[in-house]
Amino acid sequence: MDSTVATHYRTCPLCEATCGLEITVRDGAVQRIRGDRDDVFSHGFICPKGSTLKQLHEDPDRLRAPLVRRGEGFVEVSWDEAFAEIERRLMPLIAEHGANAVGVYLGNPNVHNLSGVFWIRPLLHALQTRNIFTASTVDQMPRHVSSGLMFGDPNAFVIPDLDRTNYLLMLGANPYESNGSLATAPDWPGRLEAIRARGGRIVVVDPRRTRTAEEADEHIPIRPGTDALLLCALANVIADEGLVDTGAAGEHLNGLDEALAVVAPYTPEAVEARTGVPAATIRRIARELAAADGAAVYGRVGVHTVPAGTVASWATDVLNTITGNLDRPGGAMWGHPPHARASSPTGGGRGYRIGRWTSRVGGLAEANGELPVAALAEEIETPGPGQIRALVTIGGNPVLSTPHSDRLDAALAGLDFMVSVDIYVNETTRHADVILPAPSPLEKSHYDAAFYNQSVRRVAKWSAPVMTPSQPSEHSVLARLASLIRGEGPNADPAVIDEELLGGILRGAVANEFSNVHGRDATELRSLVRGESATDRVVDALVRTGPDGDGFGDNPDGLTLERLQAHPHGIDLGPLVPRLPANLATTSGKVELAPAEIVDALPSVLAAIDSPADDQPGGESLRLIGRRHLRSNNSWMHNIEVLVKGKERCTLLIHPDDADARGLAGGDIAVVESRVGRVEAPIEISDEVMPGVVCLPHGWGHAAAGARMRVAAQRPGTNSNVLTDGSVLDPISGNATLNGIPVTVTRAGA
Ligand SMILES: Nc1nc2c(c(=O)[nH]1)N[C@H]1C(S)=C(S)[C@@H](COP(=O)(O)OP(=O)(O)OC[C@H]3O[C@@H](n4cnc5c(=O)[nH]c(N)nc54)[C@H](O)[C@@H]3O)O[C@H]1N2
Ligand SMILES: Nc1nc2c(c(=O)[nH]1)N[C@H]1C(S)=C(S)[C@@H](COP(=O)(O)OP(=O)(O)OC[C@H]3O[C@@H](n4cnc5c(=O)[nH]c(N)nc54)[C@H](O)[C@@H]3O)O[C@H]1N2
Ligand code: SF4
Ligand SMILES: [Mo]
Repeated sequence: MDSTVATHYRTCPLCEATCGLEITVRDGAVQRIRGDRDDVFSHGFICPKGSTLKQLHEDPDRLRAPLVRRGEGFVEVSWDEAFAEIERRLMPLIAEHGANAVGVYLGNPNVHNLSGVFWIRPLLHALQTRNIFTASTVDQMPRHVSSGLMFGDPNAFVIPDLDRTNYLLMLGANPYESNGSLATAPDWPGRLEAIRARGGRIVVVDPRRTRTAEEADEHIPIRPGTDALLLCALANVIADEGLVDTGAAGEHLNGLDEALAVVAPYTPEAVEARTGVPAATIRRIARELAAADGAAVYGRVGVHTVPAGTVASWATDVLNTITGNLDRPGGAMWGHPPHARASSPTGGGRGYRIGRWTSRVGGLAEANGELPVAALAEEIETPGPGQIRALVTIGGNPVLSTPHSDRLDAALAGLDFMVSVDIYVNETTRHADVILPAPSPLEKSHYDAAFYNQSVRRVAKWSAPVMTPSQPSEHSVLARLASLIRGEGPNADPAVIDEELLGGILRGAVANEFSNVHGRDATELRSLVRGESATDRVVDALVRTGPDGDGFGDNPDGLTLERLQAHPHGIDLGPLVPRLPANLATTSGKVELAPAEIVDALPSVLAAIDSPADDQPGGESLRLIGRRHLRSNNSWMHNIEVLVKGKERCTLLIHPDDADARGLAGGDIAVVESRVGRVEAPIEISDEVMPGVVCLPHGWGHAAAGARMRVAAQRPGTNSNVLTDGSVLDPISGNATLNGIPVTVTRAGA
């Protein structure tokens, strides 16, 4: 029998690292997935998850047809029936109760695929609701807010120039397991090892001695939630010892003196007890940072998902600035994606604002056009005008991933209508009335529209679908949903929205006086756009009008979709280059080092950080933190046998001293209680965690009735977010507190 074998190259969409995969397909089935050695960015690096796209594609529990709730269970229906059901149930709710009666929750995978990045916008535009919630407020909202206020653009994240830096101060990040975040780099471990190999130094600040900490030159344990104090004290020492040097960025700064004045009270001695970091260590690290030839300060989930998250994110970039490392090779730089919108070479823009509206029940401020997801449950539960009665979830599992999640679980059960776009019936989507399945990642083309923005090298790569889609594309599903909401009925042609989206991109480019197509005719450009699918045409339009683009003829050697297609291993566009001031979108055209929204709130935010003396002996004296494991991906890769097999991973890590004090032994079942909830988990005694700290991973808890993930259900683990307290937020960004939760731990049955 003849057999056909084809090799495909594509980017792994599972995490932010964007590794290149080499996928062999034999007779229509994936035979093997390994790292693509010729990928210009990852050079063959891959983690255990990348090769499981085959198992994900073949998972019998992955949904292939729409489901509609009938009585107690779901039945498979046609696409037409599914959309007819949405029309029948959702439209009367909107007509009667208004736009805000529909809530939206958008999860993490949306930023990992083109449908999510571009096609959710028309849906939100159609819905007109203010009740928009996303995984950003259980993650990086502090970074958006500080970047927005300092640089004018909430996505203008400063990233460590990993491949050239000689000193990396890393707080609350564990890239050996996570493969990095808000700093896209395949093979973070290799790049970290290279820093040390060239004589550089890595210092990791973390309450737990993680793999990343083990591999660093120095590990500094810190009391959870206190990094903002440490960072302010570091800035204070640099100012106090006359070490401030803003380098080439100096001429683009506003508010330097004010920023330094704000940190003045936070001396190393003043923060020592609360952070648990000796004053002498703080002084030494500050001097090392100031002296290093190219240093970067980088914080991630551990420092952002705490009440002082925005202050910490701000202080990170203040430190990068006052050590002369902002926008400097080897320091902390900005990405520049190949699809970036052209901006004025002299900088300046419309600025960034937060708090333009507030949530109905809690009065919580908007940021980035969304509300804190910690408030979703109360918005569903609380009657009155504007109450959320219907929910749309897209690629999210808030029942496992957001705080006080059993409250949200109960709230979802009380909705009048819920529609989910997802690939599984899981803890969240089991509450839906209609589930619209998205195809498998192997059935989509790919271009990393989100992550090239924060990539440590300038790279462009497009990948074709590996398998012929057996169900409608996710963007067509989102477009059809948007048309339905717009009142065009359940059977509108999704291509209308596709064309509107593309037309909007082209019209925006020709109207932009700095663009390479300024003044051209958008209709003419439309006739020149290439691409088989609507997502590909969007990529073509964006890269051609981007900084490296061909400008539709202007620069014949420039980027186009066709050129990307001719380079299946990607195109390397080189290392990061200094961007100031063109990338600044503040109204002043300067870096705002002392935005009022942050510096005015800073004293009270930092005063709210407790000290060990506040802990009651034998009371809620332990602090819960989370962890990630290499073979896991938030809440949703637990249905892949090869990833979850082996030793139980959802364990409570506790220091031997704390275990002794409570009479706990390894393997015992612990009862962990917080202000809002109680869970049980097996105990793992480990001096990896500092005394006073316990650690439980998130994303587990797969025992819910009605979910359809058979492998996950065999190793359910426990949901750590039953313990996290939705009422304690970062007051500036609205981000949830997921680390440093006060808990008590006892032995089950004791
Ligand atoms: N305690 C604690 N909680 C945390 C964290 C923590 O560190 N500690 N981390 C937080 C962080 S950083 C994040 S990002 C959030 C994540 O929170 P969520 O985004 O809510 O959760 P995920 O587990 O990423 O859920 C992804 C969902 O998308 C579905 N899915 C997968 N691929 C696709 C696709 O291609 N299309 C569609 N439509 N659906 C798809 C999956 O089936 C799953 O239901 O969790 C947060 N929660
Ligand atoms: N394997 C795997 N990879 C992933 C994911 C996954 O679930 N699994 N999720 C992806 C997502 S959505 C994201 S956002 C990224 C996250 O990427 P990272 O931020 O690197 O993720 P974590 O491993 O959660 O690292 C957070 C670290 O903060 C520490 N920490 C907790 N509290 C504090 C504190 O108060 N101060 C300090 N200094 N440290 C603290 C924890 O001990 C932990 O080591 O990972 C992505 N990659
Ligand atoms: S590190 Fe991330 S992008 Fe790379 S193979 Fe693993 S999951 Fe995929
Ligand atoms: Mo995340």
